[in-house]
Amino acid sequence: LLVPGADGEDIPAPFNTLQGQFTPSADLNDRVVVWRGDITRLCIDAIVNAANNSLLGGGGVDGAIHAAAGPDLLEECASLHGCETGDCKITKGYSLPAKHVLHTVGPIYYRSDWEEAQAKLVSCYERCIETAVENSVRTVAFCAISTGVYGYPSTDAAMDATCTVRRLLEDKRYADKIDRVVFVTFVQNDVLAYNTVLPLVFPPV
Ligand code: AR6
Repeated sequence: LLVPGADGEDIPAPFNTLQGQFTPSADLNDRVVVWRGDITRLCIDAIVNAANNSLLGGGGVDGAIHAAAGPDLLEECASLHGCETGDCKITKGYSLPAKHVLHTVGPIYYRSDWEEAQAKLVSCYERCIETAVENSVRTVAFCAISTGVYGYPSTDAAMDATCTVRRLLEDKRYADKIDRVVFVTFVQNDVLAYNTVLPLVFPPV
């Protein structure tokens, strides 16, 4: 895989805006990883579901998670009375290898009010980490929230996701309470976006 920025290659826009912004930290680098595959296969404290406001299931990663977790997940979700965009609700993982599911609802992306969408996407990551810490969840795998059906550009989403997670891992409220964040990529767009963005936001020491 060719990673832009390696071997002196130019880092393309919009990623180049991140160059030189972040101080290298071995501790932070040890706690983040990009992994490509099906999030439902991860044996971890919690996986993040990109759900909708009803929390009653859907397509994409939401459909895959409900299919793998079994009907008990839907039953618990139905008792939660939905979820606001940018918020998060936690359930058990049932038949999943993951112990919990953090259900969050990303924004539907419209080019006209992208700043509002960005604020909501950042809020998804914040509320997931906050909810994880409240529930003693120490390892979290995020899917690329909103980048499928909800249409958020994967480059911008990867930048928002990694910058927000870095800020949260440095925040004293969460710093010692999260051991690992996995950014799960699935489609090629996200693989390229995360492989480009991660070494910029978490530069090698
Ligand atoms: N593992 C990891 N990532 C996956 C998987 C998987 N098994 N399947 C898809 N992805 P999407 P959204 C990636 O559309 O854009 C649902 O119907 C996918 O490639 O699942 O937030 C909900 O009910 C993409 O990068 O979620 C909502 O109605 C990312 O997961 C709506 O879709 C998110 O794509 C939410 O849309």
